[in-house]
Amino acid sequence: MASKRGALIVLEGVDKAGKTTQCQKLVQALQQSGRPAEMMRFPERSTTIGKLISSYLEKKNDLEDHTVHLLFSANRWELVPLMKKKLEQGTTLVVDRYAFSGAAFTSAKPGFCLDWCMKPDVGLPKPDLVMFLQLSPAEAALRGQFGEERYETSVFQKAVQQKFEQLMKDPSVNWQVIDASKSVENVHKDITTHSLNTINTAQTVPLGELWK
Ligand code: ADP
Ligand code: FDM
Repeated sequence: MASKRGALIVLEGVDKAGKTTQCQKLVQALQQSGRPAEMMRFPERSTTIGKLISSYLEKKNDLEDHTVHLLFSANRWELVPLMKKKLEQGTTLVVDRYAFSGAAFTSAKPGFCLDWCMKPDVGLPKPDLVMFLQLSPAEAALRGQFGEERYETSVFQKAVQQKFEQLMKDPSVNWQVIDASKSVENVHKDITTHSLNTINTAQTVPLGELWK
């Protein structure tokens, strides 16, 4: 009998919603309970494409908007063989941002439509669960100042939030909205409950293709 596959679990949300904190805690909790799990993040800044993206985000270079959008997508595609291998081996992947950030951030720029922005990511491994960490701009502001990177302004983040809301209307994706204003521990509990259910059900269904 083929071994059971791992689940593909994605955390999305605006800046400072707690994605990185919660990805780390979830991976740790899964590993401690004997379930193989690893964290991934997008952009993955260590690859050649990732380094270009990173220097763009750090405002060290400028890239044309369509071009950088396609680079973000290429950065996901280049990791697909590794993701599939790990999932097939039974490792659950907990991913900090994915194609939803890709579509939401670029389509928040003038002159881009959501449909065009989704296209390059059609057919990526489909997450078994996407948790959207919901946090109001006022609550996010209480978590500190924005950093120096590109996109880190409250006006742009509000536009991104609206694009995420459009993406969440798509019933082909298993979205769960998580109240990210709760304490770190309580958000973790909610996320763990959804994740354990997903890990169980993912074992019996093949990995899907996103937006197909
Ligand atoms: P993101 O990855 O979504 O940008 P982080 O996990 O980096 O968010 O968290 C942003 C900041 O908010 C960090 O300083 C972190 O310690 C803090 N933080 C994360 N979760 C919570 C929470 N539930 N309540 C209060 N502060 C939080
Ligand atoms: N971002 C992230 C995009 O614009 N497109 C994408 O496809 C992805 C994955 O890059 F501002 C943006 C979102 C955020 C930045 O920041 C990455 P973090 O702090 O590394 O998540």
